[in-house]
Amino acid sequence: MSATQLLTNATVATMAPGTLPPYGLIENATIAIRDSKIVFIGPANEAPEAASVEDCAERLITPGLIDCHTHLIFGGNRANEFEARLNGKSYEEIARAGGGIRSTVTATRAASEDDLVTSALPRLDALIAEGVTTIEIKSGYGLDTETELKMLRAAKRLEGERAVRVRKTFLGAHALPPEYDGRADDYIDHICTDMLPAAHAEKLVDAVDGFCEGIGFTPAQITRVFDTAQSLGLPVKLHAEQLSDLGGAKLAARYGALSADHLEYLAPEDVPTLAANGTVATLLPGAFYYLRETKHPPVDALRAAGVPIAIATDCNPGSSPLTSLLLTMNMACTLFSMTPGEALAGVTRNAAKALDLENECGSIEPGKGADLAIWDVSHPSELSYFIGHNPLYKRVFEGAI
Ligand code: DI6
Ligand code: FE
Repeated sequence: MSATQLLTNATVATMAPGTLPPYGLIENATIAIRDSKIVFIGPANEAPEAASVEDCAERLITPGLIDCHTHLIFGGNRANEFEARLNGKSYEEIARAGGGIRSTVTATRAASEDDLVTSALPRLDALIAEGVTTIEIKSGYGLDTETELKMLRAAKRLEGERAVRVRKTFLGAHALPPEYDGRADDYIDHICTDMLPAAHAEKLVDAVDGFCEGIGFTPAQITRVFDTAQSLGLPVKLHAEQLSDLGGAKLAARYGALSADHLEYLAPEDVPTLAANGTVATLLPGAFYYLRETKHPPVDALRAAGVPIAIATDCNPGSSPLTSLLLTMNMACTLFSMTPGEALAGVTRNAAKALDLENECGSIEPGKGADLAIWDVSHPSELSYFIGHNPLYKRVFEGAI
């Protein structure tokens, strides 16, 4: 058994469930860590004996941050399309003309697994520098078995390169690859019979995602992918209602999806289906901002129905080249009228739930993993308040500072 460590003299935002109003704040708190787990939180005079003590000097401790929706691994970048959009082309026009996701597919197919790891590391480091301890990474820029597996292997390797937990999501149904033009149903067959089973056989898949959209796949096509996921015992999630309302979120919820993501065009009448199935609503204010979307996700209806709301960077080369989860929290407040407490819950407790990790991380409670962020701030609202300022003091991953 490894020695117990203490973090003393801290203000702790536990973010534990049932501790609303927000934060679950405890002043003058001590946290004890043993075997990479939190074993105690409370007053110093009740803490267990310890081999090492870190005095936090009244700093704030939160759970380590969780970025629960990213496309962190990709080849190239799309600065040229950013420029084209500012010269009058729309995101959908560019996608339909063979740019967009497809141009990243070409670059990702051409990259080696090493290239993908090397180019993702600076983005991962930017997130880690702001206290991220868990990140979800999707495939979806390969769209053939070889490249989808290459992306997922690269994602897995990042866990060895940095002190971070990685969840890998298979997103074969992200876009139609050029070799299947006009044959979307055949591509879905290929996903269901070859790609997804191959990725699963190599233990590269924690969850299965899709893009349900006019420029993506229909609800009927997504249903086939979800049926295959279910037959393999894999949980699902879905990019739904980002640019239009095809009813993807309620389809996902009926499959017990971990999350439905984006949701700008979600009809308020579909919100109860998310609530009833325990599906997290993952909002992505970076993509909303970057595409200059004007339709807001139905935050009031989600809140009223008690749907847990997560927020994430959606880090990707097309619609959200964003590597700051703190800025994402600020955007959730300024663009979506979420409160700073909801924003912090969105990158801790609710993000953990969106990854099926709520028993391991996302709140500070005895028994949870010791993934923590120590901040040079005195109140958690400051994490959403600043723009472009990073007050991280230290990060703790699995008990190691
Ligand atoms: N929705 C998004 O915002 C990203 N993927 C998706 O399904 C965008 C991906 C890209 O433009 O490269
Ligand atoms: Fe996405």
